[in-house]
Amino acid sequence: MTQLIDTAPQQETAVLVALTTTQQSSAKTKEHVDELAFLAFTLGIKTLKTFIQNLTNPNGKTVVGKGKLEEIASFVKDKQVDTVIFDDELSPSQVRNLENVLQCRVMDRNLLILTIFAMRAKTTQAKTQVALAQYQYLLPRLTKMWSHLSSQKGGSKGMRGPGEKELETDRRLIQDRIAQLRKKLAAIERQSITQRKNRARLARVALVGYTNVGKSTLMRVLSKASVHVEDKLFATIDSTVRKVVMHDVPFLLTDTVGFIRKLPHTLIESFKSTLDEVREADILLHVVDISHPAHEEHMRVVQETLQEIGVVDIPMILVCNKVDQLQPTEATQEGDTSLENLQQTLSHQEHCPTVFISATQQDNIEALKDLLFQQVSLQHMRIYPNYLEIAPS
Ligand SMILES: Nc1nc2c(ncn2[C@@H]2O[C@H](COP(=O)(O)OP(=O)(O)OP(=O)(O)O)[C@@H](O)[C@H]2O)c(=O)[nH]1
Ligand SMILES: [Mg+2]
Repeated sequence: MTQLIDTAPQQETAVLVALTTTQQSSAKTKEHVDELAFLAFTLGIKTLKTFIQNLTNPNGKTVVGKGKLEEIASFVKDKQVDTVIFDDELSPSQVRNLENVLQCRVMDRNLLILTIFAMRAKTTQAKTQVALAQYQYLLPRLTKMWSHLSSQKGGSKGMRGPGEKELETDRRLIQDRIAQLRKKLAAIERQSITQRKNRARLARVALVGYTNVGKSTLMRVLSKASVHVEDKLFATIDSTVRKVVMHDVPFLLTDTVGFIRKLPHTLIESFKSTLDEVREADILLHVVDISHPAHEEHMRVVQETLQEIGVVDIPMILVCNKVDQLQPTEATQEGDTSLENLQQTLSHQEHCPTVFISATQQDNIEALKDLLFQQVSLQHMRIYPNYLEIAPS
């Protein structure tokens, strides 16, 4: 049966490939490729070189053009590169064509993210969710491989060779596995719903944001929880919930999985129950790494992902983190990125309370706590119209 990659490769080397097209400027491509290198680094893969091609439209068979492909192949051979990673999603036939020419493993951003999730998942729920996403990723790829072979041999029922039969068996096995995993997840979900019901009478605050922006660091600051913090992508996959008490008002704070551009759809699908923590929150703390040059795009990706998982109308506080990494009066090519300027721009753009902090330096945490307390108190009064009903914390 076709193997899924479920452990981190050791000391692998890679080259990255991306396109600059009419839809994507070279600055954007560079940003995406930097993130792709960070994803690879998270898996312990060392990036040796990046190839970027300027094309009006991607080549249907091999994404990049013939000349560029030869250039990549010669580098791969010369440096004995293990993997070539493409920033955009590859079709099964593109992977086949590319592997034929490059003579090494070829993968796309989706598979890289899925592999990181597999490496990071700790709880049964997260492991089951990732396995489901991996099998769902694999299934259409097997189907297409099978129909490709089938059409090569005329596609007639009577003409199936052993290879096709094997693939068909694989397909059935995967479908069975998907059904089992769905069942297992449904059972875990029922348990979580019961747990959530038991604690339903407290206001719930969820930390959301792009990956690596400092959500878990802030969770630590606000709740003293010993959650995992790391300068790698997707350090958090499993949700953590902690009870926090502020001026006698208790609430629940949740830290959960971060988002990223082009997050594989199968992952969003299978992480639906983990993301219920976000969907059912009363208040969202949207954490942004304001020192990141692409923070505006990150914010857009988070808003889009929230919409995709069905989050609507939850009051939000925008938490602009890592202000310690901003230069006080730095003017760059993209514009003035000083704290003063960002404060002005964002307070005009955003329609929610906004606060600028440094979670690691504990800068302005009191201002965030004040904002949070105002919102939590409102929710608390909604849940307990008669304040005297509050259970002692
Ligand atoms: N300079 C600086 N670094 C920070 C700050 N807050 C967090 N970090 C660093 O940013 C990195 C990521 O922090 P995490 O708290 O793990 O981020 P996260 O959003 O939980 O990340 P994922 O769980 O991977 O989505 C770590 O190296 C933190 O030390 C800050 O205010 N300033
Ligand atoms: Mg985290």
